[in-house]
Formats: sequence, structure tokens, C-alpha cells
Amino acid sequence: MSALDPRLLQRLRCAQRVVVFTGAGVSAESGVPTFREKQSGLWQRFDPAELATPAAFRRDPARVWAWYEWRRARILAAQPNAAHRAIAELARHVPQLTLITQNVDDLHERAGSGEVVHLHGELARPRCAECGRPHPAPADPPLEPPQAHLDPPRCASCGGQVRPGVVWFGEPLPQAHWQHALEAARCAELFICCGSSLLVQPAASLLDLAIEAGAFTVQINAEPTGREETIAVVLCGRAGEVLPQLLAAAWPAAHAKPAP
Ligand code: BV8
Ligand code: ZN
Repeated sequence: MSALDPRLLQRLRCAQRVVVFTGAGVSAESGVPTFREKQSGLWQRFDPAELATPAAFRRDPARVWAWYEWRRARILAAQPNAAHRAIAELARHVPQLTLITQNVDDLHERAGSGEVVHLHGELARPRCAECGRPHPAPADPPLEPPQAHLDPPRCASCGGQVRPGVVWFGEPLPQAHWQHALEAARCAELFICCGSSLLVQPAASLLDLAIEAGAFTVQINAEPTGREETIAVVLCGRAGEVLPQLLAAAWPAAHAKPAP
């Protein structure tokens, strides 16, 4: 990775209000497939965006529920990676860090991040599709062999079908989380996008808001997003490598190797 831009290190050390905005790329090194990469196995022939819709669930609830339970099983079997840990550590150096994620896994929380703003919901929090009542996530979702169909549980209150606790395409984002994210993006001095293709709206528009508000912007991603012209510092690489290096360069004393 190229030498780190001194402007970035300076801002990391001095910024009061920092936003870290993450996407599926931050969980990739934990073995959790990103949203746009080719699906494997049972779901090979499905485009995630086609399964992640209310229409897909209405059409075939057992197939959609099985896909989400398999994804939840994979996340339960995964561990947070160095990117998640570095973001949790960053919060200890920065006066006010807001972590906004598009991810539906709980790897940020398991790495030690306190408040995580989940714009697209959480796999671990299924709810009733009829009355909205939260429903306990079933223990031991099947991982291998994956099931092509699983009947969703029934709501204890109204008997309605339980659905994954995520935001599907065509559904509005949770209002409170979205307002929180808007406020943080508008006030950010430093806005770091990490592991996102910046394709999904309105989440990706937070970057534009931050730029309009004068934030210093950084992109950490394995491949170009097409937004490089508008971003101050672009670090191309794996989040699990770049983020720890960034923290070690900004706060060397905190990362000094113990004397042999
Ligand atoms: C909304 C939960 C309006 C589900 C997700 C028609 C009707 C309505 C809306 C629309 C429409 N047409 C378009 C839209 C807008 C739509 C949208 O944005 N579509 C896109 C595809 C164009 N948005 C919506 O529908 C949103 N709702 O607009 O509602 C409304 C308002 C009021 C009333 C009614 C309606 C809802 C969007 C939320 C969808 N749900 N997730 C699930 O998970 O199954 S989105 C899904 O994409 C995931 O959350 C994922 O996180 C997210 C974003 O993708 P990324 O995170 O960026 O992941 P991706 O794979 O794309 O990229 C990963 C990146 O990481 C890559 O660049 C890769 O290079 C990089 N990478 C990989 N490894 C590493 C790495 N980087 C660093 N290190 C590594 N190791
Ligand atoms: Zn119900």
C-alpha cells in the first residue's frame, strides 16, 4: 500500500467527529461473501438482489427464509476480522466516532464496537411480517448441508409468518437509524467509506452529504468504486490490512512492539 497521506494521519489524530461507513467488504475477510459476488452452491442461480425483496418472500417464503438462515449460520460460524477490530479500536482514539453499516451481520459488535447504526437491518433480529413483533432467532440454523427450503416460524402473538430482520430492496430504511446517519454525515469532519461498492441507495448518498458538508473523505476498498474523483484519499486494498496499518501510523505509541 502506498505511503499514507500525511493529511489523513493529521486528520485522524485531530478530528473530533468521525464517521466510518462500512459495507460487505469489511466482513469479506471473515469468510462472509459480499453482496455482489457470485453466489455459490444452492443459490448459485439466484441474484441476491432478487431474493432480497418482499416479492420474493411473498412468492416463496420457505426459499427466502432458508437463504437467510443459511447466511445467519455462516455468520454465527464466522469471526470478526482485523478490519472489525481496527474500527472498534479507532473509537478509543477518536472523541466522537459514528459507525454506520450496511451489513446485516453482528461482526462489528462482536469485535467490540459499541453503538452500530445498522441501515439495512440485522439478520439476528427476525420479526413478524404481519404485526412486526420481534421473534427470537431460531437456535442452530442449518449450515451444511444448506436447506433449499425452510418454513419460516410463526409469530407467537398473531400467528403471522416471521421474516428476516433486514431491509429488502424497495423497503424504506429504519427512520431513526437513517436520521441518525444523516445527522452524523452532515457533521463529520472525517468520513471513511470502507468495503462498499457505494451502489446501494440511499445509504451511499451519505458520502455525498459528507462531501457537501466539507468532510475530509477516505475510501478503503479492494477495487475502484467509480467515486475516486470526489474522494480526498483513496486506499486500494483489503480492509483487514489497510485499517490496522492506518491506526499504527496514526498512533505508533499505541502499537509499539514490546521490546524483545
Ligand atoms: C429504498 C439487506 C425507497 C438485505 C440490503 C426500485 C424500488 C425502490 C428502490 C429502488 C428501486 N431501484 C433502485 C432502488 C434503490 C435501491 C437500490 O439502491 N438499488 C441498487 C441495487 C441500485 N435501494 C432500496 O431499495 C432501498 N430502499 O430505496 O426505499 C422507499 C422509500 C420510502 C418508502 C418505500 C420505499 C433499500 C436498500 C437496502 C437493501 N438491502 N441488505 C440482505 O442483506 O439480504 S443491501 C445490500 O447491499 C447489503 O446490505 C450490502 O451491504 C449492501 C451494499 O452493498 P455493499 O455493502 O457495498 O456490498 P457490495 O458487495 O456491493 O460491495 C462490497 C465491496 O467491498 C466491493 O466493492 C468489493 O470490491 C469490496 N471488498 C471486497 N472484499 C474486500 C473489499 N474491500 C475491502 N477489503 C476487502 N477484503
Ligand atoms: Zn405477529
